[in-house]
Amino acid sequence: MRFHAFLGFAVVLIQSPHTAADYTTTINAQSNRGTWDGWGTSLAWWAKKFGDRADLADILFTLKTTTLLGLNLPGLGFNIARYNAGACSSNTYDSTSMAVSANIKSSRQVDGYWINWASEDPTSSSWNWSVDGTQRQALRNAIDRGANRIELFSNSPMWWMCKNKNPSGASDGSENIQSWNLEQHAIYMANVAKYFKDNWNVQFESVDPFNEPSATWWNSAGTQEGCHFNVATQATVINHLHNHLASRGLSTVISASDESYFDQAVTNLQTIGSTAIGQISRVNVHGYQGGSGRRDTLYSLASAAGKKLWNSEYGDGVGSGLDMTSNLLLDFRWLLPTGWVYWQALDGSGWGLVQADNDSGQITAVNQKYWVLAQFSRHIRPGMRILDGGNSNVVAAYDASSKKLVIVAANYGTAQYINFDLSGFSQRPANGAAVVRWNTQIDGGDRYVQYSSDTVMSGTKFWSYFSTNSVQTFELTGVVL
Ligand SMILES: *[C@@H]1O[C@H](CO)[C@@H](O)[C@H](O)[C@H]1NC(C)=O
Ligand SMILES: *[C@H]1O[C@H](CO)[C@@H](O)[C@H](O)[C@H]1NC(C)=O
Repeated sequence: MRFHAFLGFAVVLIQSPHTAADYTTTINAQSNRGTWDGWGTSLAWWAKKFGDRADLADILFTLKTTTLLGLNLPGLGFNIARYNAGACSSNTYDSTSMAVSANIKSSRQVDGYWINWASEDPTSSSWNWSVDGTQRQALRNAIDRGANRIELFSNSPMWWMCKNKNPSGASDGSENIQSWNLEQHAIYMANVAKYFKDNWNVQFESVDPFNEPSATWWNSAGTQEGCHFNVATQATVINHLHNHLASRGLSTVISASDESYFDQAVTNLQTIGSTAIGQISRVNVHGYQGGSGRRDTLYSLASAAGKKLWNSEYGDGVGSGLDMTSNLLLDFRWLLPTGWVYWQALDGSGWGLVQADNDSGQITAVNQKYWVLAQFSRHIRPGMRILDGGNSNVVAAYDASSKKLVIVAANYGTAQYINFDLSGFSQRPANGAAVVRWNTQIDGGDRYVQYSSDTVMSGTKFWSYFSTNSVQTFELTGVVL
C-alpha cells in the first residue's frame, strides 16, 4: 500500500514539471533507530563458482578500489557473510540416494557435510568435511578482509532427512522434513558450527536453520534447495538447536525464521510461542514483499520482544538499483533493521550487483545498482547510530567517536533542490564550511562520483541539487548531537 501511494506521488511530480518541488528535511538529532551491525551478502550460490576469486572478495569485503572488467570499483565494505550449509550429497547409503529435481541447476546444489544417518559423530565416516571447498574459501576470504558477523543458514535439511529424499521440497510444497529427524537437523547445524570453529577458526555469530519456511513454493520440481516447515515444527527445531549449541559450548545464537515476507514474519512471531521466542536472539526477515507489507508491525513485535532485526536477504531483478533504493529506504523508515544483506552479489541480469553466470563462470558487467549500494554501504558503517532523516527518502547515521554525520538521500521524480536542516544538532560545521558529497544517477551517468567543494553550509542548513532518479551521500564532521 505504501509503495503504491509513493509511486502515485512520483507520477504526479513527473506530470507536473512546473510545480515547485524543492523541500527541506530536518535531520532529527535526538532520534535513535538502532546501532548499525552492517551490510553483507549470502555466499551460496555465487561462491560455489566464484568463491576463490580474491578480486571479488576485495570488491565486496573491503573499502579499497579494485579493478574489474576495466572499471575501478569502490569496495562495498561488507562485514556480514552468510554461509549456506548444503543439503545435497551424491553417495548411496543403505540402497538409498538423493532424489533430484529435474529443474535444479548444478550451481544451486550445495554439498552438505552429513552424508548418511549412521552416526551423529562428526569425526565418523558419516560426515565428509572435504565438500563445498569453494564456498568455504569465499568465507575465509571475507573473514580475512574483516567480515566479523558470520551467519550459518540452511535452505533444506540434508536430503536423507526429507520425506521424499528430495532437498528441493515435497511434491505439494508441504513440510518435507521427516518427523523423526527434527533433532537431526538441529544436530547438523550445531555440528557444522562447532567443526568450523574448532578446525577452521570460523566463529558463527548466529545460525538460522530455516529459509522461507512458511512458503509453499518449495517443491520436488524446484530450481533450488528448499523446505517448508510448519510453525510448530520450527519451534521444535529451535528448541533442539538451542540445546545442541549450548551442549557444545558454542556462543552462537539463533536467528529465525528468514520468512520471505514481512507479513509472514509477523504471523510467525505471533504464533511460534514464547519458548521459541525466548530462544531466538534475532529476527531475520527477507525483503521480497518489496513495497508492501507491515514492516512497522514487524519492528514493533521484534523490539517489544527485545530482539534485533535484520533484513537478511534482499534481491530484485532491476539492475538500475531503483527498486533496491526505494525498498531500502522503506526499510530504514519502517522496518528499522540493524543489518541488511543482499542475496546474490553476483547473479544473472539485473539480479546481481555484478552480472555473472554462475554456471558458466562468466562475469559480464557491473550493474548500476552496485554504485547505488556503495552510496549507502560505504558510509553508513557498523557501530553508527541510525537517525531519522525527517523524510521518507532520507536516512542519516552518526558516528560519535569521529563526530561524523552521514546523510543518504534519494530523489525519484522532478529534479529539485533538497535542503538539509541541521538546526537540531548542538554543534555543526561553520557557515561556509564545505560538505563532501557523492552522487550516483540511477538511470546511468554519475557512478559514485565525489564532489568536494561545490556544497557548503549556510547557517544551519546546506542544500544540493538532485537530478531525477539519483542518490546522494553527504558527510559532515564536527557534528555533535
Ligand atoms: C568427500 O568429498 C570430496 C570432495 O567433494 C570427494 O572427493 C570425496 O569422494 C568425498 N568422500 C566420500 C567418502 O564421499
Ligand atoms: C546463475 O546465473 C544464471 C545465468 O545468468 C541465472 O539464470 C541463474 O539464476 C543464476 N543462478 C543459479 C544458476 O543458481
